[in-house]
Amino acid sequence: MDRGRMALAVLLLLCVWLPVSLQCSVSENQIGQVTRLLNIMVQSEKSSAASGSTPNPSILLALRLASYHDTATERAMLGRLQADAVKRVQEGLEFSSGTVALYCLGIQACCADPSLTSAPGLTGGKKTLNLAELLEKKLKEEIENIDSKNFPLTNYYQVSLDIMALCMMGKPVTSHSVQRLIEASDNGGFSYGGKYSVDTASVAVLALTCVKRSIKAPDRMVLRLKIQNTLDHLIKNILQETTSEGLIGNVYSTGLAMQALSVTSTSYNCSRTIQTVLERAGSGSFENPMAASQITPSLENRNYLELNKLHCEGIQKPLPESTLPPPHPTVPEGVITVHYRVENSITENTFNDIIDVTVPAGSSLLRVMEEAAKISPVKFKFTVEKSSWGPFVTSIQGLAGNAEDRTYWQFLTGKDALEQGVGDYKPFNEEHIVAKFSKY
Ligand code: B12
Repeated sequence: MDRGRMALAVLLLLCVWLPVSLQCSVSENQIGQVTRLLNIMVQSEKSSAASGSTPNPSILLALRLASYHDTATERAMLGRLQADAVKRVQEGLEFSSGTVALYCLGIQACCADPSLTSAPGLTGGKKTLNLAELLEKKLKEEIENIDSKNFPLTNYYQVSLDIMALCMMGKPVTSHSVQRLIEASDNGGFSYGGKYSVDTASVAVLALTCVKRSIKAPDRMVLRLKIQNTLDHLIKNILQETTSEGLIGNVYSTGLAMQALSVTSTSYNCSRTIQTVLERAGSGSFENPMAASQITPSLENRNYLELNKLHCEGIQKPLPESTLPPPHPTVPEGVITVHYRVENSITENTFNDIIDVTVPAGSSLLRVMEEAAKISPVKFKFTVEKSSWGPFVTSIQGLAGNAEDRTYWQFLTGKDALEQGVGDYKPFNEEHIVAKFSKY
C-alpha cells in the first residue's frame, strides 16, 4: 500500500473508531452530575455512620474509583467495614458470600489487606480476621449447593462477585467454580423469572475477565479458551439488550454493563449511553445511593478490575460540593388514587385482593402499601427487610418468599415489572399496581 492510501485508511479507521470509543467518559461540563452523585453517596455514608447502620461497600468502591475524593469519609468507611466484618463473624450474623466479596473489594480499594482484617473487639486470641479465607469458604458453599441442587445458595450475581474478589486478591479460583459459572451462563442461570439479568451477566464478565488475565500456566489454556468463548457469548447477550436510547438492560444495569463492555474492549455507541444516563440522572433516577454507586464508575470510564491498583497516598483531588440543584420533579399537589392488588396463584391457598388507596401525590409505593394495611390489615399486612437498595418486601398477607423455593413478591405496573423497589417507586394517579407472588 502506498503512503497516500495508508494515510486514507488510517483516517477512515479513525472516523469509525473515534465516535464510538472516545466519549467513554463524561466531558468536563458534564462532571457536575457525577460530583452530585458522589455527594449523595458521601452524605448517605455519613448518616449511616451517625445512626450506627451497616456500611454499604458498593459506595466505598464507587468513591474510591472516582477522580474526586472525600478522603476522611473514605478512611472512616474502611474502618467501619473492617469493624462490621469482625462483628458479623464474631456474632454469627448474616454475611452472604457476595457481601463478603464486596467487603474484600472495598478493603482492597483502600490499599488494606482483607486477609489481615483487624478491629477493636477482636477476641479469642485472634489478632486478625482472614476475610479472603472466609470468602473462599463461602464460595465453596455456593458451589456445593450448585453441585447438589443445581442453583447457588444466593444467586449467580453473588457467585460472580465471589470469583471476581478472590481473583482480584490473587487467590486461586478452582477450575470447577469457573466451570459452574460457565455452565450457568449457558443454561439460563442468569435469568430471574425468565428475564435475562444484564447485571448478572456483566458481573460474570468482570469475574471471568479477571480469571482469564490471571491464567499463565500452559496446562490451563483449555480453560482460558472456554472462558473466552463464554465472554464472547455474554457480550453478545449484553449488547442484545441495548435499547433504542442506548440503555443496556434497564437504567440500573447500564453501569455494570458499561464496565463489562469496557474490560473486554467492546466498541459500542458509548456517548449515546452516557447521554441517556446523564438525562436520567438529571431527572432523579439515581437518588438512591446504591443506584448512584453502580453508575458513577462507568461515567468516568472506571471499572471494578482496577480496584487493586488505586493510589491511597498523596494528595487526591478534593470532592467539591455539588453546585447542581437536586432534580425537582414539579412538586406534586393534591392526592392520587392507586388501585392496589395482591395476588397469589402459586401456593395452595390462593388469593386475589384489590383495594383503592388515596395518598398524597408524590408518595412512595411503600406509603400506598402502609395505607392499604391500615384500612384492611388482614389482607394487606406486609413485612420488609432492610437492604442496600432499601426496603425489600418479604411477605404479604402472611405469605413469605423464600430462597429454597425461589419465590418472592414481584411488583408490577399493569403487566410490566417495576424497575424500582417500593421505597423508591412513586405511583401516579389511577395506576394499577400488582404485588404478585412469583417464582424466579
Ligand atoms: C438477585 C436479584 C434479585 C432476586 C433476589 C433474591 C435472591 N435469591 O438473590 C429477586 C429475583 C428476588 C429480586 C427481586 C427484585 N428485584 Co432485584 N436484583 C437482583 C440482583 C440481580 C442481584 C442482587 C444481589 O444479590 N446483590 C449482591 C448482594 C451482596 O447485595 P445485597 O444488597 O445483599 O443483595 C440483596 C438485595 O439486593 C435484595 N434485592 C434484590 N433485588 C432487590 C430490589 C430492591 C428494590 C430491594 C430493596 C432489594 C433487592 O436481594 C439481594 C439478595 O438477598 C440485582 C442487580 C444489581 N445491580 O444489584 C437486582 C436489582 C437490585 N433488583 C431490582 C429490582 C427492581 C427488583 C424488584 C423490585 C423487581 C420487581 N419488579 O418486583 C424485586 C424486589 C421486590 C420486593 N419484594 O421488594 C433492581 C433495583 C433497581 C432499583 N433502583 O431499585 C436491580 C438493580 C436490577 C435492575 N437492574 O433493575 N432481585
